[in-house]
This record gives sequence, C-alpha cells and structure tokens, in this order.
Amino acid sequence: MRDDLQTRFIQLYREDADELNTRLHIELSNSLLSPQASLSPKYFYDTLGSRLFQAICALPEYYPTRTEAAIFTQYRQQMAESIGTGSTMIDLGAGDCAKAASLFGALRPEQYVPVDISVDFVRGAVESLQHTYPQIDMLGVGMDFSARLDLPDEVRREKRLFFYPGSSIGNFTLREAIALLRRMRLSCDDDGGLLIGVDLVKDKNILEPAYDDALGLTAAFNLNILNNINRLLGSDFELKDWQHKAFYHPDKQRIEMYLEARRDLAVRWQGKQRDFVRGERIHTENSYKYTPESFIGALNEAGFARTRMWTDEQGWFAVFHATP
Ligand code: AVI
Repeated sequence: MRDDLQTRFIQLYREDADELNTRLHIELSNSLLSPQASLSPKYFYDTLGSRLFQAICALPEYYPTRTEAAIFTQYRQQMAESIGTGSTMIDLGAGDCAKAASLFGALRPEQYVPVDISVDFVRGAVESLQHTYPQIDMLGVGMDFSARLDLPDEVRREKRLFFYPGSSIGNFTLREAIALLRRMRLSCDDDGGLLIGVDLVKDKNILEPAYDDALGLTAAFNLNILNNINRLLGSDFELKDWQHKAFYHPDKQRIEMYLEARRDLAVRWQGKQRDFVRGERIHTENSYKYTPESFIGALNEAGFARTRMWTDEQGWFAVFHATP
C-alpha cells in the first residue's frame, strides 16, 4: 500500500459569518411570515437531524434505502458495463460515501470526488476510504451544488459520472430538478453521464407509512427542524405545541410534510412575531415520486438523450444511467 496517500480537500464559496447570518435571517423570517408558512427541508440536517435521517433509512416502512441498495447489488455488473471503468465519479451529497464505495469494485473509477455542503462532512469517510482504495485519486469538495455546479479545476473532465442516489432529486420541484440535472449535463462532456436513484409513484398505503412510521422517527425528524430554527434564528418554538403530518397528494405525485399547531399560539424572534391558529400548518418538505416515463422526460429536457433503467420486482424504485 502507498504510504504517501494525500487526499485533497477544497471548500468553495464560504461566505463570511455575518453575511451568512443576515441572509439566513431574511430567508427564514420571510418563509415564516408568508401566508402559508414554510421552512426549507435543508434545515432538517443539523447533527441530530442527520442521525435521525440515518435511523429513518433503517425503518421497515422506509422502503427507498433498502430497495435502492438491492437494485445496486443485483445490477452492479450491468451498470458497470453501461458506464465503463475509469470514470471521474462525482458523488453529490456524499455524506459517509458508503453508497459510492459499494460500487468502486465494479466501476473502478479513476478519480472519486465526494461533494457535500461542508467539506468537513466527508473528511473522515474519505480519508479512511483512501486507505482501502489507494489506486483511486480522491478529492473532497465542499459546496452547495443545489445553487451552482462549477467544480474546481482539480476535478478531471474525462468521463465525469455524476452520482446522485437516494431519490434526493425528489425533494426539488420539477423545475428545480430539471435545472439541477441540466447543471450536471453542462458540467460533463459527451463522454460523461449520470447515475441517479429515483423513487417511483406507488400506492398511498405504501407511501404514507414511509413518511409517518409507527416508531415516530419521521415525526421526530420533522419536529427537530424547530430546534434547529430556534438555534439559527433565536425563535421560541415549543416542540410540544406541534405535531407531524404527512400526506400523499396523488395529483401532484408528492408526499407533503407539515408541522401542525396543536393550539392557538405565537412564535417570536428578533422583534418579529407570527401567530398560528390551532390546526394551522408549516410546510416543511415535498418528496416527489416519478413514473419511469416522467423521469425520462425530465432527463431528456435536461440534455440527457440516452437512458437505461433498473428497477426492483415491485417497481417501487428506479436507478437510471443517463448519457448525453
Ligand atoms: C432525503 N430525502 C430523499 C428523503 C425523502 O424521502 O424525501 C427525506 C425524508 N423525509 C422524510 N423521510 C425522509
């Protein structure tokens, strides 16, 4: 094994703390004061929220994680044949890098680029992976790829393969999803592509328990956003005053998550106040579900003309390899 392993890390566009704080306060105040109050799902993921999400992935009701993992296990070789070896694998929202690492044996990438909002989220995982896979050049990048996707020059241009598992694309509106897919398309040459996991439309009786489990983990995940907002904004949300709600909306083909006020109440922060009546809701997340056709349509619109799809026996989840 090489003993000169030097994994590199780059953090892009770190705003100064004051600027960030001001922007965050304006954004959060506006969304809480609008007639339909809302909070962006990006605020779920503080330290506890990330752990709760990991626990959700192990729930019997939350089928996406295990279904996607089974698709990767069953079709790894076919995926490798479709993708080819020697890619520059760019893992968007890499976290613990485990899903990408499970494909290293089959895909044998030349370079691995885990991207997450903060480079510190991937540092430990990449350093230990680098020891297991000394032949792969690894470069951790910290950036908010939902806003822009201009990768540093150290990322190879050859055979870029964007890797976006877990149906995270479902947390964007169709418009935002196409814009993000288009950014990926523009960032790769004609030899590049995308490997993406997408949750599919299915019966409400399967979908709703996945977002409202018997143990109450999704309820805790949803409520914990208020702890994070209290910390970020200095607001005085009382968690006991709110309850978790999740519904499947068949016309919009999406799960909608809310926090519902249990009584009439007021929330205060920095000289501002929002009154809520009993039963009023704060919208916290959408999770869109696609049909194979509707997702292929989105890929085509983003500039990916050729697609290949793998799915499970029940047709609950799909993995697409899309190329220009
Ligand atoms: C991260 N994302 C794909 C999850 C989903 O299924 O939309 C977030 C989640 N929300 C509640 N449970 C899981």
